[in-house]
Amino acid sequence: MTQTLHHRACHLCEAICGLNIAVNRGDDGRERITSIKGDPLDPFSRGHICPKAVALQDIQDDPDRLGQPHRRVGSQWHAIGWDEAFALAAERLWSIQQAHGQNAIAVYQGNPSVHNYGLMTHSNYFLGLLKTRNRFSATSVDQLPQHLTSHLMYGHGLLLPIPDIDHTDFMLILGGNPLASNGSIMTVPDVEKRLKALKARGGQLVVVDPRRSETAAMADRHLFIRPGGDAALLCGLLNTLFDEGLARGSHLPANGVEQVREAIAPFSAEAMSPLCGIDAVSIRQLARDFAAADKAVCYGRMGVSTQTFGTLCHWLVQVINLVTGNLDREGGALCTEPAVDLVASTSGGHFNVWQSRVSGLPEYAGELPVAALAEEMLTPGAGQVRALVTVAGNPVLSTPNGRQLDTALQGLDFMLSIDLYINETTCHADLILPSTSALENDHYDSTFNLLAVRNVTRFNRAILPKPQGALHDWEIFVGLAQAFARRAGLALKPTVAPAQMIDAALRKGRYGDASSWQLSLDTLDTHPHGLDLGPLRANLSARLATVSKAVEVAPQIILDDLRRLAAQAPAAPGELLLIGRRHVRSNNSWMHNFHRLIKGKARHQLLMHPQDMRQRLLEDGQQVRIRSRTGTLEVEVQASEEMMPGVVSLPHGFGHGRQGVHLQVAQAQPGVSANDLTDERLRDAVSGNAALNGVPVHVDAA
Ligand SMILES: Nc1nc2c(c(=O)[nH]1)N[C@H]1C(S)=C(S)[C@@H](COP(=O)(O)OP(=O)(O)OC[C@H]3O[C@@H](n4cnc5c(=O)[nH]c(N)nc54)[C@H](O)[C@@H]3O)O[C@H]1N2
Ligand SMILES: Nc1nc2c(c(=O)[nH]1)N[C@H]1C(S)=C(S)[C@@H](COP(=O)(O)OP(=O)(O)OC[C@H]3O[C@@H](n4cnc5c(=O)[nH]c(N)nc54)[C@H](O)[C@@H]3O)O[C@H]1N2
Ligand code: SF4
Ligand SMILES: [Mo]
Repeated sequence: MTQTLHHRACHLCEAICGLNIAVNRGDDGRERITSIKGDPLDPFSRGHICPKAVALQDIQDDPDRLGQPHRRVGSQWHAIGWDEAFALAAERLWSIQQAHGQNAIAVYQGNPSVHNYGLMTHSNYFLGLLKTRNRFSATSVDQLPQHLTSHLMYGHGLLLPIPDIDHTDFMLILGGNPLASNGSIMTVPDVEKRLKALKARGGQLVVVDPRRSETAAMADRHLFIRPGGDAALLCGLLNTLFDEGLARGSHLPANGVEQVREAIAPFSAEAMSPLCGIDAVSIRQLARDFAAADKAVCYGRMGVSTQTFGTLCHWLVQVINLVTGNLDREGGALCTEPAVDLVASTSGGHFNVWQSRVSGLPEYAGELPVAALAEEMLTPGAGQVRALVTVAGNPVLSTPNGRQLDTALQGLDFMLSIDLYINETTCHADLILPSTSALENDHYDSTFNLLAVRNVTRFNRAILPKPQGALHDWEIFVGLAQAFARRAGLALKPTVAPAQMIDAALRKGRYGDASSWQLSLDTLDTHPHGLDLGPLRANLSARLATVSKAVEVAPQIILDDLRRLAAQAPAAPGELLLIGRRHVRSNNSWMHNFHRLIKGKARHQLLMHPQDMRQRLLEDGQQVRIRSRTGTLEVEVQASEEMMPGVVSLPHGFGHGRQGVHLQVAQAQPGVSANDLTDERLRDAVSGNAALNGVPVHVDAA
């Protein structure tokens, strides 16, 4: 028996921790993982690891993970060969487009699409051939408002300013819980250490959240907020900054600051207080403290993105950073300078060039809001969606009104899924094409280096051999593209492996052949723990991609949305709003099949404040019924002082107890799906992003 130690970045969440993975080769020649630990020599993650990392081994060994293409006939699954699978997919997709037009096929790309680099480099090689306008992804149940805001203000949807957490004196977090999520659109491995360092150097951490989250619990100040009330709070803050003369100038060229000052004038802290449930004195004080800090940063994430004013919120976050002089400044918010720069290699994005057929929702960068996916399938007429391709996604559990989508999938003519499992979504597929596991594949993170709090880079080779007959995700897309092009008589440009693409991008990049770094895959191969390319630096003035080359501070479409905010009603008595939550041992919908992560007491209860429970004569641990416009669920309630009264919390990604699902471990603790309660009609009016937080519900005894 021989043991080898491999260094490898974890791709399971945005934190991209470096790991040391020991692999034993047994006398039978088989290689098995024997331990997974944090890599202390990774200059970025410095040894950090979270409980989810063991899932890398559990995915590897999971008997439910598919090893070859599977075709469904009725309720039976049959393993088939790759050539047959590619030909079948090409034939069905082509003939449906022949009969009903290109838009009859919809595409949904899920979250791992941006974690697995072969999916980043090659999914469009095939999906682009379909030429459908019905493209959807997890972006519109997540960060779409952030891309749209950057597109409108900075001219590129990926010019996303990242909090300079290591140098700031004051961090204001709204709707993010990095202690559970490990940071998001702020790739920050050991976030707890970095937040403790902020406090140790005399800095302040303020968290705004309807739940006293793990991050709120370590903050200097936590403000409860009525779900969906952040736009009101942020307006109150911005108004106070102007009203009390606290705004500083910015070095950035900017158009429209005066227009914003005028537009925001009616939105005083006093007027906004009833909408957000935070008293005006606290709002004004927060604005003063933020402005008084030498270096401050306002950061809004998931919780403020997935609400009915998502774009307004993220715009306000940017404007507050700008007018306090903290945008593009050390200790404020800074854009990264990654080795492989997607900002340089992609267009700035486009918005509302076309709309969804049924509800007229706007496209952004070629994608429509996924809240419209089910209605595009269920509404008859020219252009109706009749087939679906899912890639690394589980929209039945992840998108609003998942039951409606579940029903819609059953009526499709054909469904193809590129996925590892037969889960709540892919159980409806006619064909599932599974890829190799992550550790059988090499890895370069082009997404999260773009979002990291330092400029870092790292490439790691596969650490386990590719099983015979298995294909990587990118090879599946090449196979599909070739088969489809053949069937449709299309010409196909040749392609190269992802690693070759990354090598070329590294050499062309700012640390490439023309620089003293001379980065290429060869150099990264000699630095398996990763390389630190330095702290974030001011660079936005030179990179603004707007036509004016200035920050467009006052996009009309966003200013117009202020009117909707002004018309909002304050909380009605007895109001009960549903929000989500994340746990450090869970990851969206697909990590509940690993015994080591899921063991222990259940974590998918409904959290409710004891006062709200008393009013409803509910007892801790009892079964309750939750109702919303879209559905009714039964779940155990747990009394929690962490909750703001009037707010209940249920994590998403559960609900594995449905027919057809092949996830043995997950099905033993199935839980219920929060998205059977969320409402596809609740959306951010500007971007169409789903409002998964702040859903009105009723709760009573089951
Ligand atoms: N109510 C509520 N809903 C939410 C959220 C919330 O906070 N509350 N969060 C939203 C957010 S932020 C997101 S990102 C979405 C996520 O939504 P989705 O992306 O739709 O869902 P995931 O659970 O990430 O599903 C990932 C799928 O990819 C498969 N997979 C994993 N790795 C690979 C791989 O390497 N290759 C392939 N081909 N497949 C792979 C898994 O088997 C699984 O089926 O959910 C959203 N939904
Ligand atoms: N362990 C773990 N890590 C993950 C994931 C996971 O599922 N599990 N998912 C990954 C993904 S895909 C993403 S996008 C990131 C997300 O990372 P984060 O953005 O940090 O997301 P959450 O941890 O869901 O934190 C959102 C917070 O917003 C709060 N919130 C809800 N509604 C409102 C509101 O109206 N206003 C305010 N101010 N707050 C509100 C919630 O109580 C919660 O504490 O995490 C990633 N990391
Ligand atoms: S925080 Fe955990 S899941 Fe995320 S990259 Fe690090 S080890 Fe992996
Ligand atoms: Mo996400």
